Amino acid sequence: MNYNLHPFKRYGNNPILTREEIPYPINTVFNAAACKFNGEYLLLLRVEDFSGISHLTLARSRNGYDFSVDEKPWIVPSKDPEYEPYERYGVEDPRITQIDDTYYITYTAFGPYGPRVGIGRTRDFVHFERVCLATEVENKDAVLFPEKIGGYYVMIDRPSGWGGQQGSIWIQYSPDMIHWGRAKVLLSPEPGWSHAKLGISTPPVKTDRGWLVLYHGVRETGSGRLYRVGALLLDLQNPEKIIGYTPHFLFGPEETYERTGDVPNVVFPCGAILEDDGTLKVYYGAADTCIALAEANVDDIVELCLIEKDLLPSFK
Ligand code: BMA
Repeated sequence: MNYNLHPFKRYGNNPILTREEIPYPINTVFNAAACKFNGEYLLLLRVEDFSGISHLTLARSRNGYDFSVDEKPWIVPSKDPEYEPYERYGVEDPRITQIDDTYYITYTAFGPYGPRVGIGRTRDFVHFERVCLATEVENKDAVLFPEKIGGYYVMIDRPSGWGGQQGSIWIQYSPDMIHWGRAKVLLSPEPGWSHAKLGISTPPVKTDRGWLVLYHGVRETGSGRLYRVGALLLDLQNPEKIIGYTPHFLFGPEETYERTGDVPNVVFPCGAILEDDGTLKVYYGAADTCIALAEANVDDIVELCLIEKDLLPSFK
């Protein structure tokens, strides 16, 4: 068999954003959501300040490679008593999904009780309105599908598993974006590169052969955790059905900016943009310290999911 198991190419001028590009003093910038809006590329950056609390700031680009960062944070931990106890330690790891003319932002609300999934929305990237805290703790890494399926909004998330040790990816549904239920496990860690836990990385991208989702897998090693990226293909009508899967990682830390930083050996995508020519631009946090970009042809990833799915022991 002659296919490329690692289809992503890193952008030559990586990293695309470091803390030097943020117009106010901060510790690190990483794990950014991405979308296109009014002809511009937008990144919603996770910015960690010197107290260790994260907020979200917008960056804008005409070409998807060179970004300029807004002067001020956009989404900061809420002071609203409904949200304040749950966002006190920060808002983290956003993902953006466009549904009709509204851009929904899922994020990790982090507070004294642990992480939970927050959902907010905007139509103009000026006004931001919180919709709900969609889950209890311990839950994070949530993405929304860009359309209703069977009349319901659909979300994939990652509640922590038994004893807080293992993390499987789950799927659940809502009639109104507020009340969520009918939750089911979608994929659990397998022995090997992602044995410790999984989490969804990027919101589902619709292809003619299924919903393509990148996810991260974590391996515990003698010197800490290793975060790498795999892909899943879900049935268009029934996203609970995995129709493709890569049993190996597609992308992992190799470059110095991915290997060294506040948390070494981490690539953590939160944003993906599909271009008209089939290029998938994936924006990822590197070593919890900067933001980088890698690109692949979407069909190459889909092919890998379909060719290799039978290699997963629990898939049969
Ligand atoms: C995860 C999240 C991410 C982070 C990663 C590596 O649990 O907290 O925000 O990038 O760990 O530290």
